[in-house]
Amino acid sequence: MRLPRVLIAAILVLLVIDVVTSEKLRKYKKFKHPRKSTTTTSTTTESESLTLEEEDEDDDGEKVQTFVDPCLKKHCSAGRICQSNDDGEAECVCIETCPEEVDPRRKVCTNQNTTWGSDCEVYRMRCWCDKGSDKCEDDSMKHLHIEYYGECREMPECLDEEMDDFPRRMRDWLFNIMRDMADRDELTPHYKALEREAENNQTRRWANAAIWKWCDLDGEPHDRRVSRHELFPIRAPLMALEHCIAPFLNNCDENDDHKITLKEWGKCLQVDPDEMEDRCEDVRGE
Ligand SMILES: *[C@@H]1O[C@H](CO)[C@@H](O)[C@H](O)[C@H]1NC(C)=O
Ligand SMILES: *[C@@H]1O[C@H](CO)[C@@H](O)[C@H](O)[C@H]1NC(C)=O
Ligand SMILES: [Ca+2]
Ligand SMILES: [Ca+2]
Repeated sequence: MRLPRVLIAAILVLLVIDVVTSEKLRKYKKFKHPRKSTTTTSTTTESESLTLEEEDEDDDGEKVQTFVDPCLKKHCSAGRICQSNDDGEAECVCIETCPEEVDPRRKVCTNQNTTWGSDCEVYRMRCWCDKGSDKCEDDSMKHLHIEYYGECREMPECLDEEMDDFPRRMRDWLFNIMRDMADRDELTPHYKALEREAENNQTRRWANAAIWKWCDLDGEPHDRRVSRHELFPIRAPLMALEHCIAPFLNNCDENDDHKITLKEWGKCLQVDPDEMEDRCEDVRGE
């Protein structure tokens, strides 16, 4: 009974990674070109700039053609878009309208256990509160974030015996995702080599899967630490299926500094620490 659950979780996560990526593109279209998840950050920045340019022109219609759009190089976080201010400087402002969502699967549950129509609405509210806007409903919403996808519901408590078994299941699951991505040719040659090593050498199996996932999660900033925010791609989708994921991930951050180092990651997945060396692919343009 365990195996199908792991598979379902794996499939779901891959789907949601797709969804998250396409939401970043802010175009709410079906994801057409599955990509290596390790390369999505750079694509995001590019396409955001493109979107912004279009919106700028729609907004005021008096864009000066001879100037380079200052927003081209500006990266705004979720719920914000770039606009050039009166001095021609790029500025991140709260997004004005979120796409109308009819699909109930777009709903999200926040850390305040409140259901919102879409992730855009959550990030927009947080932006309003950050900026001290009148539209901010409550100051506590400065820290609003998405806990999981779907409407808020009652989460069963994670029992001790479930928690004890969780690192093993998580390792298994990570290895299965890695293998699956290798089969579909969605890993870079660097991570494909790690995968092959894991296939051929039992002792490297869990370590390599753990190293790969950790490297993959360490997005922006790429600082060899996985922040709470960077855990989002595994936490949010898994929450709905795996009620132990949140306490599990919280335990991973042993010294409670909100960052998970490779050591901490290996320890909470119960992988031999000697096997957990940093083998992340160096991303160009760091
Ligand atoms: C969160 O909200 C749901 C639905 O309103 C409710 O069933 C659940 O008990 C709440 N959870 C907590 C921790 O308050
Ligand atoms: C398998 O990995 C272990 C640990 O890294 C290493 O010591 C061993 O030599 C490897 N075995 C083979 C057959 O490559
Ligand atoms: Ca990081
Ligand atoms: Ca830590």
